[in-house]
Amino acid sequence: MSGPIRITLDGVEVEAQPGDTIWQVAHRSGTTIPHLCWRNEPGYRADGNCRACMVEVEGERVLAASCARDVQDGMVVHTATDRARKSREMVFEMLGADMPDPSASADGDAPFWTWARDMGIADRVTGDRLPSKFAGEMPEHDATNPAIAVNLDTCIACNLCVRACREVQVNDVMGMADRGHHTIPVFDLHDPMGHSTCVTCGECVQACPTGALMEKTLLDDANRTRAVPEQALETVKSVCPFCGVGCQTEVSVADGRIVRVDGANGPANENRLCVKGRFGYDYAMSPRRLTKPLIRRDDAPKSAQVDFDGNPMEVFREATWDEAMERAAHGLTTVRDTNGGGAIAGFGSAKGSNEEAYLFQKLIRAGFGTNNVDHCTRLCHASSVSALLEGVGSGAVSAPFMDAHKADCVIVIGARPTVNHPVAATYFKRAAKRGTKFVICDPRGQDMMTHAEHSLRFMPGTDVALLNAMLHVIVAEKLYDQQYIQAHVGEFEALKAKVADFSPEAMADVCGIDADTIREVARLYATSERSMIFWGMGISQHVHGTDNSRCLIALALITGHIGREGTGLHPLRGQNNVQGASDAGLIPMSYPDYAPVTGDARETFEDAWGRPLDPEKGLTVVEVVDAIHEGGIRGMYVMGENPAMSDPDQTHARAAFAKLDHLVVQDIFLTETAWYADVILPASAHAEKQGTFTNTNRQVQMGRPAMALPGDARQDLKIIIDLGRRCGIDWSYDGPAEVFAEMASLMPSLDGITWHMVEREGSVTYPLKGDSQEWVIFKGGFPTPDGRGKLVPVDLLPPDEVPDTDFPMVLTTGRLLEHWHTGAMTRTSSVLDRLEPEAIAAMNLRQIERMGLTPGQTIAIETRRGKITATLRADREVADDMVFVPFCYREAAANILTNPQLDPYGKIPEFKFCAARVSAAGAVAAE
Ligand SMILES: Nc1nc2c(c(=O)[nH]1)N[C@H]1C(S)=C(S)[C@@H](COP(=O)(O)OP(=O)(O)OC[C@H]3O[C@@H](n4cnc5c(=O)[nH]c(N)nc54)[C@H](O)[C@@H]3O)O[C@H]1N2
Ligand SMILES: Nc1nc2c(c(=O)[nH]1)N[C@H]1C(S)=C(S)[C@@H](COP(=O)(O)OP(=O)(O)OC[C@H]3O[C@@H](n4cnc5c(=O)[nH]c(N)nc54)[C@H](O)[C@@H]3O)O[C@H]1N2
Ligand SMILES: [Mo]
Repeated sequence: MSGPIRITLDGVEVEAQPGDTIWQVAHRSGTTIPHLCWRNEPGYRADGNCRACMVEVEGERVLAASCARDVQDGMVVHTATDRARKSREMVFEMLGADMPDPSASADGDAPFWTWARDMGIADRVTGDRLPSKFAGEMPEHDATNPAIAVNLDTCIACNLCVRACREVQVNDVMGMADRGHHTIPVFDLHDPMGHSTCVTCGECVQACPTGALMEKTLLDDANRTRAVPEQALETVKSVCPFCGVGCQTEVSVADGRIVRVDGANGPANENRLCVKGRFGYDYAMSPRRLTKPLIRRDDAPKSAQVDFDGNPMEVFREATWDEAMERAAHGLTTVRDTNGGGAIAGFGSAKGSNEEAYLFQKLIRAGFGTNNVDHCTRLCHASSVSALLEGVGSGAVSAPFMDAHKADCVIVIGARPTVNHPVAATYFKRAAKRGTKFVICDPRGQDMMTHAEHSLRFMPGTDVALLNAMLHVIVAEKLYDQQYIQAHVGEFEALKAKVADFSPEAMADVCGIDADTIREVARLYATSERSMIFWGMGISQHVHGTDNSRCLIALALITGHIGREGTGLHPLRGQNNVQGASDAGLIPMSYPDYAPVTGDARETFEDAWGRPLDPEKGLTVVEVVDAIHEGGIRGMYVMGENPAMSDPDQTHARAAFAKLDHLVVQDIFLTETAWYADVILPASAHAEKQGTFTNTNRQVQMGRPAMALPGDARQDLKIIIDLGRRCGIDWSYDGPAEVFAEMASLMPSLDGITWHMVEREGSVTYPLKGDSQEWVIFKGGFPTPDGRGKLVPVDLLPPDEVPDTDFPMVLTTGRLLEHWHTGAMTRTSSVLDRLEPEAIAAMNLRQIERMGLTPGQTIAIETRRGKITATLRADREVADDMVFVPFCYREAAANILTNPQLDPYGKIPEFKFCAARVSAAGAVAAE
């Protein structure tokens, strides 16, 4: 039956939709029926096992579980009869009998006790009228997970945690074990939580109605009873500071400190979070935060080696804000006035807000008259963006990642979502369960492969071979969409001619995937009604990164898999605000909204900013480092980036920073980069500031302050404004709202979007068309000069440095779930650092044995640029002849090893491939 139906609820006729449950209809009508095993949040299935929500349905002999019972037209429901009420009370009483008293239980403020109080039966529930099922054999207390305590004496076996783990996050770690009264949730095969495969997303904690699974931060030292009462908490709605997914959060604060972060119902997370978002917040409260401005001592040479275990106070001294700002500004203006604005460069931040990013680039452009302003996007999706601007006229994603479930086929290539975009991965895994066919292309194995129709573990660096072969099949078998091409795509012949040479048979040996599989995958992608492509650093961080992306764009364009629901191109953006920082103009070749600095837009911005602007493109991140060595760049302002760790060929990069006449670093920690600074400005962490942040889906969201700044630290925005003034710009912004208004007035992408709208809605997707937020773009063509998508044929290009006899292995670098980039933030987070405390390098066991090594031993990894040592980890996901090193450990910095060779278009270095050798540490490496 379709269309609304009517039921009678407690004597009143109400409207309902087919498929609604009694609980939902009652809730909408203002009656919230007690519930324990049911969670009124997206993704949770009603199970009806706890019987706390029983109601009476006229004409039925037994009571019904309102959470699991669908309404029917004409149904007459009574929620408050004596019989229903008594039944519910009995359920609470029986469950309560098995639990310790609320004052002695893990969470006396848990929903279970709140309900008991609301129902007026708290005394009866805590009474000892009924015997406890655990008499004499209490389940063991488990505190092995660094963030979560397990106190199963309060478990009511409602299995909500298991549904949270298996169905909502699709992590498949938890299950229910044992029978009858003794049923309890277990991790893997009865492992202690901290020793299981649990990824500590904490979804189970958020779901648990009794506190059996609980954040340790809210418990006493023994992790047994609640120490911070719910009433003592203040909550703030904000967004997560880590990745580009942009999960909305509800941050709970007690005594000025964050003690809990829950997922809020944002469009990109629907209450879900990952380990970093939920438990990684304490970096902001670390005693290692910078709290006072620092100035380099006159007798501390810049070339002094950074000594992390050394005492920074031997190199720096504390200063007042006035002295530090004067020194910072004087150093930069002296370089400008002596050597010209082109001798200055600024690295802005994709961790800061849109307003900060906008003002930062304005300061560099208007204050110093140079376009030498860039940020970590250069090391990230720069190549994807250059291909997208060329191919479809916009670097933004064409559709949000949540749309994966609308697609019939999804290709994920060179991205590792369960590690790097874990909440986006929950959408992918759920889509796969509902029937979307996933194709995962990655030289390393990964978790998504267990959910995939095809897993292509091909040879690293051979994406063009694989993708051109797919294009070949689509062309040869005429699986392309001629109509779509005619309407929306430019010249096709050159691509056809190019891919003619790339038959799957010819490419099989190059990429290591057999011809039949390539054909099958090409057909699946092309012939599915709706197909989508997601990609990441495995595509972009190569000298042929732009070519790799061009192939993906060609796949979407010739099959017409773009501009419709369930189709599209989505480079998964990395930093929480890298989309926003790029949009705001933190890039050397363009003003806000990608207006080229070499074009007409200059006049518009000169008018708006009242300053003459540089007509030439500026230098990119790696070019800046080279220019310092050559003497062209002499002064730098670095905010919220750690290039001494994140740039390739670190030794070369650090030598450059040591050479600068003047370096100003604005950060929240004394980073490796800050060690080279003349002036260090202590800034605001995400949890201390207000501002807008744009996620990978083009959703502009509001971050709000939850804590005060530590010590004398200042707001980033305030510091940029102050520096601007001292460098001679007459700035008088009174806060982020005013900056947002100016930015929006200059950026067509933000047309119709105001600060207050973002404040009110929490999230606004651009572009706005009238009142509607365009989640899917390119519906009627592309913002290219001729309105058509452009196909760019590409050739095979090998990685810049291939293995040889001296360096026979492939070094690939990347990330771990628990750590963020250079470790600045996550290694100061107690939970995250306890989960991954030690510098590792990973190889597969076959390889390890072949080389006569043992997991757990120290190994040396060496390339033409340097050598590091780390603990060897066995990881079957790493390919043969390959070693994987994450770049978060300063004591084993991966970027000492990496190759700085650049992609010619995106100017991105080849972080994903160089030649290396591995040996037992201490052994002399073969010459
Ligand atoms: N936990 C955590 N999450 C993060 C970050 C973090 O530091 N830590 N950083 C954030 C940022 S800024 C970014 S950009 C994203 C990055 O997120 P991802 O794009 O997922 O980044 P990586 O894990 O570096 O690389 C992705 C995959 O590329 C594969 N790969 C390596 N070589 C090749 C190749 O030649 N071809 C193909 N097709 N694949 C290859 C690797 O095996 C890896 O699985 O993550 C964001 N999220
Ligand atoms: N080998 C290798 N190298 C890589 C990559 C790789 O895959 N392999 N990936 C590259 C990629 S994709 C990226 S995006 C880059 C990332 O490179 P970076 O952006 O340099 O790395 P982060 O560690 O994220 O640096 C962020 C800095 O901002 C500071 N910070 C955090 N919040 C705030 C704030 O609110 N205000 C201020 N002022 N500071 C703040 C942190 O303390 C930290 O120092 O690394 C790149 N480097
Ligand atoms: Mo990134």
